[in-house]
Amino acid sequence: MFRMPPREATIVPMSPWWKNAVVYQIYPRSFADSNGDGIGDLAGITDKADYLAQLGADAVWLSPVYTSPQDDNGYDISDYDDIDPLFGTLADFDAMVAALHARGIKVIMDQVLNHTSDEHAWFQASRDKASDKRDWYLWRPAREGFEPGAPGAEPTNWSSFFGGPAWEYDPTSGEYYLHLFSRKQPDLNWENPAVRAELVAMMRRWIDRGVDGFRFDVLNLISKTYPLVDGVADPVTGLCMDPTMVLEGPRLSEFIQELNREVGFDESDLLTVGEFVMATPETAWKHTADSHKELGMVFGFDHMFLDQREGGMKWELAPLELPRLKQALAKWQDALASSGWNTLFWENHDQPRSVSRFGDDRPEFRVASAKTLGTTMMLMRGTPYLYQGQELGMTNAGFTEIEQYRDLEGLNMHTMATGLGLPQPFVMAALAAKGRDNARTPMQWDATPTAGFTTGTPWIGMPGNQAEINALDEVADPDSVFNHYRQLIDFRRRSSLAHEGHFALLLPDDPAVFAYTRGDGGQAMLVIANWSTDEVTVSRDSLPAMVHARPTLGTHGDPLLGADALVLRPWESIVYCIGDAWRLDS
Ligand code: TEU
Ligand code: CA
Repeated sequence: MFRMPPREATIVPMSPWWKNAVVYQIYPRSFADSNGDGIGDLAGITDKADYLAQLGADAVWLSPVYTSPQDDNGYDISDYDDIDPLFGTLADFDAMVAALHARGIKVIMDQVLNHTSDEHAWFQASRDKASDKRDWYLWRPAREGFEPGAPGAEPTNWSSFFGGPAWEYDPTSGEYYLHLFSRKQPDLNWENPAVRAELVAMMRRWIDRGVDGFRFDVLNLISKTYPLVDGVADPVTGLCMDPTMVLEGPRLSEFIQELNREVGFDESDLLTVGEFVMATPETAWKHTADSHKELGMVFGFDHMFLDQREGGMKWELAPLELPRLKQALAKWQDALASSGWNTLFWENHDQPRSVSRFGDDRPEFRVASAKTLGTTMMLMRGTPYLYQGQELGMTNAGFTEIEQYRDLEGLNMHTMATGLGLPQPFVMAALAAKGRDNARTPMQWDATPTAGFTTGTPWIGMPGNQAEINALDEVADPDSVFNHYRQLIDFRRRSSLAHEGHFALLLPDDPAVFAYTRGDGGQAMLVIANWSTDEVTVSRDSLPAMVHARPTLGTHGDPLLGADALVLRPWESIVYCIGDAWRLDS
């Protein structure tokens, strides 16, 4: 009943390669453990290279594996040139790259350039006021009129992203250093050319080692606006919680263009993606338009802020309204339609599981909703990023006790909220819905007690549903979430519409249906998805004529198409195509 393009169908791929790619994000600590210490590692990734090839990943993005005290699970780097022993050695890294390259899979490294670990040799040296590294970080004296170290003496009233002041007092030199994240993540001073040159040289060494691209952590924080001044204080914390104080500083484009040029993004044909805190479609365009010579694409988070109180913190839960989600995504599609490029994602290592968050993880809806989230995302215009386990429909962790959590962001929030006297059930519900640990439970490879992740004790608990959700069973089951993603990736690879077709949102105000077209006229694709647990009826008048066509892909078998209407079953999604480059239904 479904018609995929024939195997031999070939399309002219767009250049550069990463516009056609599907990227698979690996959180190494939670992917596969090869030596039984309960922590995933590089040899574990190498062991799973065939699985990644089977899914159809074109590239993997590895969250940081560099030497690190692991305060923020590797986003606190103490040596950019080596591998943390937890994950293996440089030889293990080379073996992993070779195994992935042998299967046509490229390797994207995470680069954390805004800050280092406080245990990095640069920062250690920088603690000494006389050191030539002093200026590599942002040191400031106490606020005027305050005793250094006294309450309120921080140079500005900024909050760190992880809660508490963004300044830490260093008694030895009597000054404070800036850390926009944890106190073990001091911010580098990008105004200093020696800092920039050192980072460029380091990235070139990784390119020489064979890596194919970089994901840049919080890249729009690297240029600060000087002088550093107070912002409006939040009445509860007394700190300025407004990130716009530290975003998109005046030299941001200059710094990124310098990286592009000096690291050689184009010459080395690199995939580059910047994580942009609170990016707008306009800033995304500014930093990704070809002629601006900055980045390939950026991660924006507009669609990740819709299930929280507007203007509030991510912990302030609010119901998601589908029209707002559709409009948020469509806005980005439109803004980057003629130049610039989009990223497409529902998950990463900082976000809850999409099936629990946007879909419905109850047994009767989990598979269908996970598939439909996949259909909806994978056929928009841009480069899709799948996060490990998303292709299995893995769920949130289901933790109920604070002892089960590991992530510093969630633990800090818990301490702070408890200190403020917020009721425990309320705090625990926020953590269960939004905590970053939801995405960090071990990858579920099989139905055994540790899900085939380790022979030891996993570093973090698991949801306990590996009997129903695991790679071994899903690879074998043609109707699994895994095989739906595999089909989507395969279809995408052979469809020029999926790559290039112009995006248009249909039925923007419909509270249950997510529908859009790609392309127009004689060459077009229609994606129509029911994002609800009810059956919904869509009149044929409101849909393009191509619903006559035989569907290309779907989640529920033959569509329920009547004379006047298409009936969509709960979480059903269907893809129709006419006149795609492979010309089947024309
Ligand atoms: O995340 C940046 C970032 O904005 C998050 O800290 C965000 O505030 C939070 O996850 C929302 O819940 C990047 C990395 O992806 C994250 O894992 C790191 O902790 C952070 O930078 C610091 O390096
Ligand atoms: Ca291990």
